[in-house]
Amino acid sequence: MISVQTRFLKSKLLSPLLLIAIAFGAAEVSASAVAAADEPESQHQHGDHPATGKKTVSPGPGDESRFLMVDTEKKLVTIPVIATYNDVNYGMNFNGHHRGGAVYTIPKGWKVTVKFENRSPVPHSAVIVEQFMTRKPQVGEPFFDGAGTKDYLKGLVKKDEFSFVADETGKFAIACGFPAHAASGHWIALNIDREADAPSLKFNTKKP
Ligand SMILES: [Cu+2]
Repeated sequence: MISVQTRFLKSKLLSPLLLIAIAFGAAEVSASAVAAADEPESQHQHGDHPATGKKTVSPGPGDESRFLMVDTEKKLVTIPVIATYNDVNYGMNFNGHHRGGAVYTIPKGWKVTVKFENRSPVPHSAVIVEQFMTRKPQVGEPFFDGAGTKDYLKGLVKKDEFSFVADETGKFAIACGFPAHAASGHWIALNIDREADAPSLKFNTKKP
């Protein structure tokens, strides 16, 4: 009985690691093509590995309006979510932040549109889940209907967007759905708050 259970556990843990290894292997091949499309060759610097992003400084206080667009009349927020914004956390970041280092607060009942972009050849995705799910190897289904990028487990789409109505309060995360990435810190926080007057974004609320 015990040995069967152990084997089951091993196979559960092994597969995400294997997938990551495969992903990094594939990244080597397509990296140069993506980098070329991104910017002129002359701007390339030695050591800028496109798989983990560039040494761009992560956004901080003062940059909020670039990462949270608010339409108060329509009660609509638009959130650009860029995977591998820079090389922070081996590229497993959204907008240069990871492990809840950026915190969005959305009033209950507002509509949220996430505009996802993956700047790395490594697979990434975005899915809205309850925050505790980020500790698991698989983050599971989107908490709100349709609140995830296409094939979020595979993370192969480079650009996608989705919308949902924030009709339940709680502590959520914009998490990467690629196996084991969220557990490695590839998530930022999204709180849905009954008391909040307006949407807000705070950076660097936690130490990395
Ligand atoms: Cu990821």
